[in-house]
Amino acid sequence: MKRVLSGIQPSGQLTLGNYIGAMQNFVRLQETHECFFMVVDLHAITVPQEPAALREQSEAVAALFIAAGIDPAKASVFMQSHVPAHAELGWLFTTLAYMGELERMTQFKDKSSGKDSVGAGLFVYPTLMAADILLYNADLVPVGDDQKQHLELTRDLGHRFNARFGDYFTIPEPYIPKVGARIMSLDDASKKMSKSNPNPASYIALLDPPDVIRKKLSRATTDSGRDVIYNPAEKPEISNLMSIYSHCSGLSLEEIQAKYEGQGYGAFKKDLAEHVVATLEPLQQRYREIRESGEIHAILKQGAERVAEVANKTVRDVKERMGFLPAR
Ligand code: AQP
Repeated sequence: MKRVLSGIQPSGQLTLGNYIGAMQNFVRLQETHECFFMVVDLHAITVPQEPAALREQSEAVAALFIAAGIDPAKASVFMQSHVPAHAELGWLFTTLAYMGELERMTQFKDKSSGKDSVGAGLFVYPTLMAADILLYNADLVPVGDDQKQHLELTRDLGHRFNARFGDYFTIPEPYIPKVGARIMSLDDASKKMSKSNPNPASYIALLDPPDVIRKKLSRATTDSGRDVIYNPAEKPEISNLMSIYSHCSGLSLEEIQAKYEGQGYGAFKKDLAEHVVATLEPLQQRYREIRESGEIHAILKQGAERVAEVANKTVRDVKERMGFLPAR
């Protein structure tokens, strides 16, 4: 069975972008693959996090995995920091990566631009991500379009290690959904919808109450004109709302276009809000039940124990190949 690995940062409230671009695929893949899904808290601290908020968001993301339909009997769900092998291999990989290739990462450029001081962790973020993936010799990595460049670097580091120390790592392939790989911001379709955007009106959080969802979508930016037409180059704002509509309703983009012909944006946005609310309501209900039961802690413990066996073996093998003196 092929292995799948992916993670989500507890760096804010999960958004509809994370759900469509990542979690929905996780749920599908667990049926056919051996899956490892983690909350990447070590990645989250590459930008400053308030400790109490980090703790709360970490538990919330783990509970949302389960609420979205990830079944801990089929997939391993765990916190990255509960498996120290991630940090250890991450360090080893910083010694394999070149400054120049890390400097080219667009996520680093975006997140560091305009900042006076930028943490070194943000710079080496991709080497930790490479460690996350290669630790489990994952074949497939389901990610949104935004993570494609990091995955390319993971592949390069895997090849580099294999060339220098002998064939060891499986070189992973990205698994990127065709539609929904990049859900854009509600206030500006040139930027991706992001949980760390300081403006909450720019995203739909998975835990937003129905009325908040309705309000955010009714105020979402639209293009000039009034036709509901899918054309990302000329009508980026409405095209983005149409992909969200398509995901939440199951209708194709052509069907949506035909349905709203001659009706303008108002009717479209109103129905869109109802489809998003109907998609998120059952997930929110399950989320509340999981948080109240406290069961998430046992799920995370079991997940970490299961994956640590694989991860620790990889670190042992890698250190041996790199020439570390084993402890006796
Ligand atoms: N807007 C998006 N559309 C489609 N997929 C998306 N993903 C994120 N945003 C979108 C996918 O969600 C997964 C988890 O992402 P992450 O938490 O590791 O970090 P990210 O990609 O940087 O996502 P955010 O929400 O923008 O987080 P912040 O704001 O903290 O940086 C990934 O598979 C990602 O592709």
